[in-house]
Amino acid sequence: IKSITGVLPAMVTPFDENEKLDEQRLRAVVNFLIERQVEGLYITGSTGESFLMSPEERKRVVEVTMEENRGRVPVIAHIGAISTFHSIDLAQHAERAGVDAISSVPPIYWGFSADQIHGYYADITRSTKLPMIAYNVPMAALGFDMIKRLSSIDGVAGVKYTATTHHDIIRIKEEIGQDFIVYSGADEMAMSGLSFGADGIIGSFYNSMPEIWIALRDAVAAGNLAEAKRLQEIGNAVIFFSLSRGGIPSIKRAMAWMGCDAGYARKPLGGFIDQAADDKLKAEFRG
Ligand code: HMN
Repeated sequence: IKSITGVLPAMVTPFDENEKLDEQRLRAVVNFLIERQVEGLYITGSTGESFLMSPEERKRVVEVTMEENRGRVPVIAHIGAISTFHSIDLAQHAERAGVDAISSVPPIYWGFSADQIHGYYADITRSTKLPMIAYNVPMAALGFDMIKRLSSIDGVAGVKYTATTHHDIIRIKEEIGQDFIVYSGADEMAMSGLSFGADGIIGSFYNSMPEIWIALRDAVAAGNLAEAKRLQEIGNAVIFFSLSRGGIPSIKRAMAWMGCDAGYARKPLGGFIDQAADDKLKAEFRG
């Protein structure tokens, strides 16, 4: 797991005009990203619309990605579902499919107790031999104390940390250990995450323009903060444009403009299916 660092797109899952999983477009996305030198893939996460898919569809995305990847880059599969039962099923399937690590958001919706959340991660992590990357996400934040508690579960190797409280990245490294992997998950703060010691960055906007983020990572590593800031500003202009137009569906359109048609998003995300809507988005983007 130490070797999974750098820039990892939280890969989008293409659907066709009728919201059907589009395997052909999925294969094209995997190749597009790898050809653009991304250093790994984070699949079936929130950006991958996993919570809008059936378990069977999620498994199929993992299988197709692994088939098309052919071992070229490491793959982390998000296997989180609300029930431990389904998460374990997805985790064991991902292990059989050959992924390098699993990851999960905490169970959502009911507001589970700290012990239930800890139990969720312990049960899933025990169910495979794969390293587990816990996932701190704003909609269901784990928080520093829970991350620390989870780090003592054998097999929990790191955290994908999506939050604006980046001082916790330093604290995680100091108090849990330098070997505990941290992926920074807020694209609009990629420079900050990397500067504060994150081992890599995972996010939605590394799908459509990986080059910018790879260059940003290199600039931070070289101590060239002025260049990193310049790249972050370019990235943020695109991020905030896109977020104001619904995020994931517009990322998929941007990928199409870059030469890789990533299809459409499932409702209620939806959007930009007809050519006129696509053209309008592109015109606004250029403006
Ligand atoms: C995933 O789970 O698919 C993503 O990695 C999530 C990712 O960290 C995104 N965060 C959320 O969706 C909450 C970010 O890339 C986010 O889209 C970006 O920072 C813009 O806010």
